[in-house]
Amino acid sequence: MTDWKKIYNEIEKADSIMLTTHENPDGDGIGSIVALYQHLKAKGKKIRILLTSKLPDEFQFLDPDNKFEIVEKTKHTDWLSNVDLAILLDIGNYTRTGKMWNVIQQNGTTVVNIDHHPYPNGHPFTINISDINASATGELIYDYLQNIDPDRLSKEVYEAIYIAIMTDTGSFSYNNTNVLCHEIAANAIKAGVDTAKIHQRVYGSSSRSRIKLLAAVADSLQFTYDGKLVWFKITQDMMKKANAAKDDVDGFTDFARSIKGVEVSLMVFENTDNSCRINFRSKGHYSINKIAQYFEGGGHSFAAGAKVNGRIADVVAKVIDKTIEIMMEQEEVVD
Ligand SMILES: [Mn+2]
Repeated sequence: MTDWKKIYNEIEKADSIMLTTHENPDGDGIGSIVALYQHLKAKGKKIRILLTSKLPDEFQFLDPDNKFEIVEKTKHTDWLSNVDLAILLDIGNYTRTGKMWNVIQQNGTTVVNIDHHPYPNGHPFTINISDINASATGELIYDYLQNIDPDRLSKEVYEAIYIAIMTDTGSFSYNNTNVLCHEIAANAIKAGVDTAKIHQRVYGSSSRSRIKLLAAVADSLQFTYDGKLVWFKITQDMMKKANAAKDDVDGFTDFARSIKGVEVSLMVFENTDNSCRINFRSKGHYSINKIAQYFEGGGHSFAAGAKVNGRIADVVAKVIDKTIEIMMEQEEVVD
């Protein structure tokens, strides 16, 4: 049982609160923010939601009043320097707060972290709730509200929590799907949430650019290690040709993992000429967060990622070598 009272006490003490999630935010981070926001608002707090990157189009409908802001140095530094409490949701790693972290740290701001990512090397937060058995951070927010402020579990809040869980469990299909997920989903339907409509809004609105890019990716998949590892790269040039945005690639690594015989999929995304983002998915036989951790990233056993500096050709070579090495190590253990 999580000691939510501890978190509630910090919220009680604070007058102003900043909410955020990781860069390139996903449904879990955004849904968790929307749900917790309602609780904080009801408590009369001064709240700002600051993101380091833009809200993806498919989640715009969760923000009808434009409460999500992209953090800007000139606009937000003063406010952020004086905020009483920062709450990080689904962050994975404090570095994924971008430049905001420096401001928070310099001012000794109280930081509450609520997450379901593991923190194997410790954490710099005032209070850290990291429950790796939770399917999503949204599940933890549900648990918080259930214990602290059950009246807040309205249709609107259930909708946000449902989106958090639906997106992080691959619509209740990944192996992190648990009993509580389904209980929350059932309660959401009882509260009036139209789950089919939500699914349609989130997954039925791919841009043409995304599909064009997906076609290029499908055409360039590379199989290695007896077909157990599939990898692909997305270059700046491919992005330009498809006229795609960064969040258009969400789900591509899951798509590659779905191939028969594949155990692990890997995406290498060229951020700039000298820096890449790598993303792993595993069907369940291999833990891939060990690979991500080697490259100073993080994540779950079967979904993880990291940032790697270097030219894309070098990053690809280095990461594939390491991936195969770590897959082989795990095979020895299995056999
Ligand atoms: Mn999550």
